[in-house]
Amino acid sequence: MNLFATSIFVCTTLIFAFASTAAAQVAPLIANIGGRQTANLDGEWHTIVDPYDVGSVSYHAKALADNSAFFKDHKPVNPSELVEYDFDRSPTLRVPGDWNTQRETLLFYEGSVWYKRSFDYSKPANKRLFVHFGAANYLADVYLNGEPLGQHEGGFTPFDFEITDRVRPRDNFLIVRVNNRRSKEFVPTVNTDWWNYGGITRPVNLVEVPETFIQHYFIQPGKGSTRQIAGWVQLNGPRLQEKVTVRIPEAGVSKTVEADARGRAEFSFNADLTLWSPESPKLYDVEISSETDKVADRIGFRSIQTQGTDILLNGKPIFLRGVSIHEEAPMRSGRAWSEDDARTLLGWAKELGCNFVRLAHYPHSEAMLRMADQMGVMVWGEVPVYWTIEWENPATLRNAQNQLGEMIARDHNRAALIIYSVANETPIGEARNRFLRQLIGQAHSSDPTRLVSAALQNKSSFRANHVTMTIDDPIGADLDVLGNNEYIGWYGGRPEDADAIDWVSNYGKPLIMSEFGGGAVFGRHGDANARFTEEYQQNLYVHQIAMLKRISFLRGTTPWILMDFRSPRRTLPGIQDYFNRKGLVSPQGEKKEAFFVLQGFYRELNTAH
Ligand code: GCB
Repeated sequence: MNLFATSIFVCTTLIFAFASTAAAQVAPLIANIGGRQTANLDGEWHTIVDPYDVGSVSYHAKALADNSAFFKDHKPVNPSELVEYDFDRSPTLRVPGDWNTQRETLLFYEGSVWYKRSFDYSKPANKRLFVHFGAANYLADVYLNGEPLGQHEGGFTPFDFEITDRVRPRDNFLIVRVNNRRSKEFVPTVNTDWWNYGGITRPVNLVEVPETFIQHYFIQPGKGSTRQIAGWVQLNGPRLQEKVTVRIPEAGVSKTVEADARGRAEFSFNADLTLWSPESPKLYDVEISSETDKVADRIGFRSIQTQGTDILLNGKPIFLRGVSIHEEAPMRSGRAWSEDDARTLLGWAKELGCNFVRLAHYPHSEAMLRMADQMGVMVWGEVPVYWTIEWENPATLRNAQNQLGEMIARDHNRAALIIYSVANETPIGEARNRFLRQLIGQAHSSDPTRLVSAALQNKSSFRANHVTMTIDDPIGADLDVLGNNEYIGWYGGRPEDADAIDWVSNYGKPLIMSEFGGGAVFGRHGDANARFTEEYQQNLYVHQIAMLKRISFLRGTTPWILMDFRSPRRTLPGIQDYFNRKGLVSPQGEKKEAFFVLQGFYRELNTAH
């Protein structure tokens, strides 16, 4: 992470070119910030909106390193000195939070915003200190006390920088340039159907740890097992060969192993645990300690596997009664991030009868995953490999791999998380297949205990009045669970067309219908033929559900989508007004008619399974 010198700040184009090659993280990503000693830096930060990047690039496109560079936070030493920026007299924005919904003039803004926050910190001599960001969209260049710490690429995953040798007892100033300008080599690329919320969108913390500390750990049942718990602990620091203990006091478990020369301690033990499930989301207090550090977590234990076309939770076949969710804040709009947001969204999903949610189309906040653990809702986690990205670009692949790695590292101890999804509606082709196979392989090898999927798109063939949809994307062979998006009755044909459609698959694997749906404005009523009425959407769900019931290998559904969400692609005045209206509830939580149709289906399924 400390690779990045000031020379990288040359010009916008170069910044982007560099960004895509800089994906690999060198600083250790610290897991479970909530279980550590932290000082929270959330609140109002002074901000400078910088559409032309004058804070980092000169008029001749040279990187700024003198006092005109905003990260220096230079103050004029006498009245004649020209300094054309001033954080302390600039307005503030709330962190965490997107900038778009905090200031009217920033609603459509895509570019750089500089953030500044001052703090004091008395660090004990034998401790290390990190600054940790839950997420910033999309590029974040971070500076402390006028010096660069590094850059992070990717809008939805955590990152941190060590500041042990740079922090001082008083008057530290942390400056972050966040840039959300889209670029074709990025992940996601320039084209998405969601709002490009910019900003420091998740909490910022200072994390204090001992010199040798527990950086990371993985504690989950071994693949397909419910009794054998296996995993590893990774230490970081000068004394790596320490003894490491994993304790689950309530289950009477205490296992001590020794870390090797790389600081890695692997363990395995049998335990008699009450298993986690949506009906009984049991979490245990787990304590991970080394000779110098201790971290507390709450972890659930369950097994997840497939058998033919079945998905087995704790050895029993289940149907995933789900819904797709964007990380869009309920009741207020903007990027969701808090525990309250998570509770509201997952609460609506539970009311619908869900035991599963698809967190589309990028990693949602850690708060959401932890709330799903507590509330008993299984999760599909996804990386923003969406529609078209640069399949042939090795830097784009490294970036996608990095984002997938950061998501897995953050979430792999959450019982709720059962499926990693590596892509959404990507066009079939050799380069794309190669790209996705790398991600699928990575997910399988970094976490063999979970299932891997992707939202694919089917092909159809006509026989007289009958349509057969065939799931034959070659990537299906590499996945554990097939995902498929279809919009019968919305982007093509009529809702009734679903009555004559059959589904076949070339793979004997479980299928999740990962998207279907149509738009409706809450309170807009009319004929079932009239677009954007609740009746149209309701009718579409009725015909969809009848079709879905006929798919013998269907094991889950995550219709599109729980709540209306902002999208720049949705311009229809008076109806869309820059919102995708396929929600089952409005942004204010008002339930549309289709909500109750789906709820009825899920009640039926719940009694059947
Ligand atoms: C899709 C995409 C999703 C869109 C949705 C729509 O297939 O996966 O991101 O928002 O369709 O509403 O068109």
